[in-house]
Amino acid sequence: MNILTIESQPYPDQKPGTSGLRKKVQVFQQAHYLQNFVQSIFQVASNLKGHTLVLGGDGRYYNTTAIQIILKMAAANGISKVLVGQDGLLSTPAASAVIRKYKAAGGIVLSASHNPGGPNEDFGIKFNISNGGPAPTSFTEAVYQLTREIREYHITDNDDIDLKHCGNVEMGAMIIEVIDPVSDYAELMSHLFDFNQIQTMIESGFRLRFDAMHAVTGPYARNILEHRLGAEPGTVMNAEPLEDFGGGHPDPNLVHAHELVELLSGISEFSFGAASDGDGDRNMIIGNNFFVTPSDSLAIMAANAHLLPGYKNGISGVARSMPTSAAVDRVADMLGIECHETPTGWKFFGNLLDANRITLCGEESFGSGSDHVREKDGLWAVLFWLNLIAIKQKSVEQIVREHWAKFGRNYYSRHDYEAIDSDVANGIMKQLRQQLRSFQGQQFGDLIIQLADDFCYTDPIDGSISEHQGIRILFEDGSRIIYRLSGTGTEGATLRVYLEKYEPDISKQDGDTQQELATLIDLANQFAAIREKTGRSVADVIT
Ligand code: VG1
Ligand code: CO
Repeated sequence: MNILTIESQPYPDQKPGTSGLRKKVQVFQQAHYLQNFVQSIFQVASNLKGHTLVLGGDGRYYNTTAIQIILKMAAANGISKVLVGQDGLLSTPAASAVIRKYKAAGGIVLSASHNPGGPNEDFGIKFNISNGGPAPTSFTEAVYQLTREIREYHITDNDDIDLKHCGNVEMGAMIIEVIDPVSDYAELMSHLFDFNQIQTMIESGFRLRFDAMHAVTGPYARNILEHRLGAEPGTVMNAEPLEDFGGGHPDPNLVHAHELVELLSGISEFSFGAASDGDGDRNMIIGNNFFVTPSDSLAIMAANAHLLPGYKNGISGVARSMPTSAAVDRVADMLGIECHETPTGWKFFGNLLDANRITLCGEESFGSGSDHVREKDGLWAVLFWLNLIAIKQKSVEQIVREHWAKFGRNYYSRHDYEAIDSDVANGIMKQLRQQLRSFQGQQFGDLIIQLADDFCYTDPIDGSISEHQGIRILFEDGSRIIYRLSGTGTEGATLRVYLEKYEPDISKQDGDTQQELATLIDLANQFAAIREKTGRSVADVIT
């Protein structure tokens, strides 16, 4: 093995977003592009030298090419061992679990999550630290600074290794262990949930479907749902991971997982449907003709966690990203536990989880998780719901309605305006910021603005401050309008508008979400002049 030092030129656009660096595949295929970013990671994560790195991805186009490059760079940079998923696969939560279990110094996950894959679509790379969670902003910022001045990187001249078979291979002084990507994760799940109880429910005729959307969760869901829990073969739909996800968006929502939604519609033979995204950290839960919003899902989990084996001692606290509905706040209030509001992105939950301040956390964007790993976890949420249904012996709809009856309902929706011109999007945010002061106290019909601000978060553990995390317009009755720009897109900008209204009256909890939110939707448009500025009269994706 020879270590080569290759000359390179910096690229100006390697600033990580909400979750790692995401770009079109062609951008990553530029000379030394991936290598520059990886070398910068290895330099910032100096603790990797002489220690173990975990490596895997969601199986999208360019995954295995990138893995072979990273392995040779790891060997050249003095990393002593790499645990890499067989066929290059590791879901995001499984990577987190493996980092923690084997006390690795960090991990690299190759994914652009729910973004489409293929030669003309997206690729991504993110670094997780030794707690198993996404690197904090201080780390990603240091990596970005290095990418702006990088002049060379290190790589060995080894041949590609065989990723098809599990086992050990040597690359110079470095050991590469190709591991089964599923087994450690599946074992962890079996300790958190009562698999026997779920199996008994399935054996008694409870039928479900899980849509893996041709992404990474296929092998995980087959192993757990079909092999361990006895669900019939075919329970996992679209179970083969494909480089282009079969041409679809591996994004588990009512729009992109419509095949699953149709199976659960009308008079259905199924009682439960679920889906996950490209890298397996998101989840969607549906019952027969019934959709559970991710914000409600988090609140229901918090209210019931003590019933499940992994959480039988209760939960220490909860956290939600700022745009996520306040449904979970009401549960925390009743339980008398801490409730934190963090900026969007899982990296903000890490410190709270490490300090045992929270046990559960979640985001409106179909993400929930607990202290079992440091990432959101799609299949974990599915198993949580299955275990809860087995305990309560009630339908998904009954469980949600009973929750609303007790805590009230937070009508909630997100309106996305995708791929709009970046200058236009920045202009909208700028103008909103300038108006903040004048919003205070204004009245629109019954709605009075209590507070309007640009969300700023101070981490209670390390004191770090994150500014400009979204415009919040909060009304006196608990209604909210939030605006922020996406940090995961690869084309133009995406404006996200989050809308929420609280309804404690049980006789009014059966309304249509978009109708219930109509006044707020109008106001949101009016405040930001979305129609005038983008030329669009409705959002592109409504979830
Ligand atoms: C989106 C979601 C955010 C999530 C992030 C990564 O970010 O809103 O809640 O943490 O995706 O999820 P943004 O900046 O586009 O709004 V995943 O499953 O794509 O890693
Ligand atoms: Co994801």
